[in-house]
Amino acid sequence: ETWRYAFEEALDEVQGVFAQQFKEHVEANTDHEVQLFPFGTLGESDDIMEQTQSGILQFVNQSPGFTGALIPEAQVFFVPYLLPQEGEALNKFFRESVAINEMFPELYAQHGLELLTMYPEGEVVMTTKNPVTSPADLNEQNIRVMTNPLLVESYRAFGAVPTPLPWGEVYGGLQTNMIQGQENPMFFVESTKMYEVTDHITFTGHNNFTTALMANADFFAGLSEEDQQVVRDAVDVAFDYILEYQNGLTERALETIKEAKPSITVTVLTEEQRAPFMAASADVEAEFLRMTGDSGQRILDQMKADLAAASE
Ligand code: 6CS
Repeated sequence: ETWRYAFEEALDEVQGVFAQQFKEHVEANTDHEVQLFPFGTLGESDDIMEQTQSGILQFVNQSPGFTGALIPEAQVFFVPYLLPQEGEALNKFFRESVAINEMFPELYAQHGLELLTMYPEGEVVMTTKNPVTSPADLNEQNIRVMTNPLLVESYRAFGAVPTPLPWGEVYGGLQTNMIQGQENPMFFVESTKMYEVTDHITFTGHNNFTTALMANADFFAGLSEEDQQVVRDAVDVAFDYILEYQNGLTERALETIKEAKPSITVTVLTEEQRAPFMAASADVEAEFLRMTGDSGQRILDQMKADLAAASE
């Protein structure tokens, strides 16, 4: 059998490296073939999700940045300053989180999806045409965000004009000045050449980029127990690999960008400069609870407990 697996990035980007590890492990341990579809081969993130829900694809890697429009609770990953940016505690959180490993799978299952894992892709930075050290600097700036209502709320709370767009429109939107900034992890800023169309990089510390691998639930339920186990093992192998792979990735990408564009400015906000962004995050958390009610409250409480346990 051929299993079709789509993701939102190129083969040599984080989701692509993860996918290749998964494919290798499955093909080494079964007779199945895994056919990989990188970004752009089957459409945007929303398209590959639809194709997976309808069973045309068996696997999809989609970030909560897009899934949040379908599963409101998945927007919890956009409460600013909830997750640590990078590091051991963050990795431990992804490994051991009850919210991720037990609660989210039930919510995804309601949408025909078997949630296989969530993993981090790196600290999120803003890249903008104008320097940003305070919310006032974002005033009247159109900042592109993924199509996720809570991320829109975050950037509104940060003082910007949030502009939700699918990924394929971002480079052109910056080039034509329809938007004046965007956020993403550093490896992606480098690989997609965001630095060509923005001039300032700001480490605001407000998030890590979380992503998720899912299977079509009916497809997964129909697999033999052995095949299900191979899939789960392949996910574990790829998960370990991708955490290791990301060691130093942000720093290396930053060096590459500085070489390619010496005029780029890189600003790490001080505690003081962060404070107004952090203050805005309380409103975003309240908005998350308004959107998701009791179910969101349970997820948020569990996330906080999981994060506390991971940082012990
Ligand atoms: O910003 C985005 O839309 C994209 N960012 C990353 C890091 N991966 C895929 C996603 O589509």
